[in-house]
Amino acid sequence: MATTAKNDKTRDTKPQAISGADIVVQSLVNHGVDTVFAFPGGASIPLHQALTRFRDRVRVILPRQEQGGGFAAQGYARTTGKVGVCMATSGPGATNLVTSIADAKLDSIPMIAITGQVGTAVIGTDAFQETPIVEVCRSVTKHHYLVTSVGDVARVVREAFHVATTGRQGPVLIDVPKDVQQALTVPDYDVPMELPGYHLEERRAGAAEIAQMAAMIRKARRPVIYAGGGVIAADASEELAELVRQTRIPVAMTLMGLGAFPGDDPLSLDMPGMHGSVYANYALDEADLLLALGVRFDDRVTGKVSEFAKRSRIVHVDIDPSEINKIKPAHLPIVSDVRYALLELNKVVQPPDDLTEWHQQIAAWKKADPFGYDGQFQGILPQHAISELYRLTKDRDAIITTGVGQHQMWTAQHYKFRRPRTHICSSGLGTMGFGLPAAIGAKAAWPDRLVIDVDGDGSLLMNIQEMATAYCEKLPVKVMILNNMHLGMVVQWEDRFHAANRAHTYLGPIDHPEAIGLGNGITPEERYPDFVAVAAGFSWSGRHVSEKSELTEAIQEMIDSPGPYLLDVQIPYQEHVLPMIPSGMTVRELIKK
Ligand SMILES: Cc1ncc(C[n+]2csc(CCOP(=O)(O)OP(=O)(O)O)c2C)c(N)n1
Ligand SMILES: [Mg+2]
Repeated sequence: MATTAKNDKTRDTKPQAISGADIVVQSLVNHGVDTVFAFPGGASIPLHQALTRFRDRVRVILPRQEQGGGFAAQGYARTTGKVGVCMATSGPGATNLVTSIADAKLDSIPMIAITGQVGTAVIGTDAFQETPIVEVCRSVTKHHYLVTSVGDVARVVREAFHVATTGRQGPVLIDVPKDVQQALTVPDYDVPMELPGYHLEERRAGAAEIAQMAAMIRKARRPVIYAGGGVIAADASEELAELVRQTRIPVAMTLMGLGAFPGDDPLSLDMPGMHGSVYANYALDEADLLLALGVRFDDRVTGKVSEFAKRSRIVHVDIDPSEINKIKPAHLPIVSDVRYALLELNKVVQPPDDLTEWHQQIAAWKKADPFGYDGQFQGILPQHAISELYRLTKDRDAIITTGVGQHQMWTAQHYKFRRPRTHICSSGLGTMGFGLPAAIGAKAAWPDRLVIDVDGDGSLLMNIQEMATAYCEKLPVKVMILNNMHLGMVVQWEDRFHAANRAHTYLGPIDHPEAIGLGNGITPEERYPDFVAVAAGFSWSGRHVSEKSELTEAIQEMIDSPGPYLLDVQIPYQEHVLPMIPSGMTVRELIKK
């Protein structure tokens, strides 16, 4: 129960009662939080006041829009494996966080979103800046709380960290009414948790399951590992590498899994799925054993589910029992922490008898259909720009974030991620506007590393205000725009499936013929907006590049610049991301050209 300040003084006992807001912040500190992305407002002023009392322990980064704060918290979480914390006021502040919460849910990112709420006395009355944010977010959080008593604050925050970081990770929302932030009590940070419906009985593979998996591997002739974000979330990359070292089984990585295994290793098949490599898709189609590790058989990977990996026996290892048999029945389902399962497997596994033929087949597929592009093209092709970026940064342990669209897929294809947590993008929700704020959050976590947002012009515009955050908070990230002046991925679908009918996908003035698909290309003078001028307004450095001969030097200038830097790479919009398996189709409908 809430204790009033007066009561406390009369009792004159130690320790002292403190406010709900202070308990929130002290709890964050107790859980090792050193950075919070928070935008204030009437209903969260006490929380911000409390944060100032912890200045020496918690850095507060002020995003310029709450969605940016949510994505920055994710950039922090995705690159560190720690919980990302964001905060907003009630009403519009809270609803601005919703997309980033949903995004964290679909990609299983540990995040805690704290929102101020109107006072408990007026909840439900349409009070000023009231939204029932717990109701709004119910199905896009792993768990959520409306805290109605200051006595609950310490327990709730403790539970929130537990839920966000255990089992399959995910976002937790804590909505704290203003009077609860202001009320005083003596906190007990070790209060027992009350999570009756949350039983994390040991999710560990049993010895029999491991033995069976090993037996299936031993017998396989055409095995493939299909590795996803779960491998990274479980910090199981080393164990995966060890399995591959022992068995020589090739590895396909999902968009969330890129970097789980070195992309430049000869046994990497790169990414499978809609815009995956030909060889990954062929290998999955012909595999006789699929080791599905920390994956969820997303439709962007499977295409037509009944045809996906249909010659294959499937071993599915996942921490979340609800993923097992959800999309694709597994011959050997194993509910387990992936790292634990791999550690145990590596103790007993024996390689398949002879993979020579399988390796030769894959090498032939790789040779026939590598990720390619027209090297003779006069201007700058997006794939070339990514390849150059990779060449110039591969030994820098750089962190690369992206927006959503063609540029995101080209980055996944042409940048060979070698380490986990170096490729950061909104995968499941596919949220444009993710790249810049995520880069800012990553830079806050890793001030000494090179952090580059490879962005689309459309995506960047969705959170371009975060340029101010990068500058003012001294977080010198780089943005490399693949600027096609279009919503390129939608243009690609228009071209392929709607007779190239342009339907609101041109990002320049509507009186330009390109707006209805009748133009003749875009000259540098017609480029809109002038991103370098915009960047300059935010005190960023930057430059345009449209000549192929200047590209390498321009990228190097971006890398070498000490402050935030925007490189506007002007590319044609006519380029398509290939290969492509159209939605719901199979490897037999794979488009190469
Ligand atoms: C918030 C949001 N709105 C709409 C979409 C649908 N969408 C997916 S890709 C895309 C085009 C993105 O354009 P841009 O950022 O310029 O990237 P490009 O495809 O041109 O590389 C759109 C509109 C989305 N993914 N996210
Ligand atoms: Mg674009």
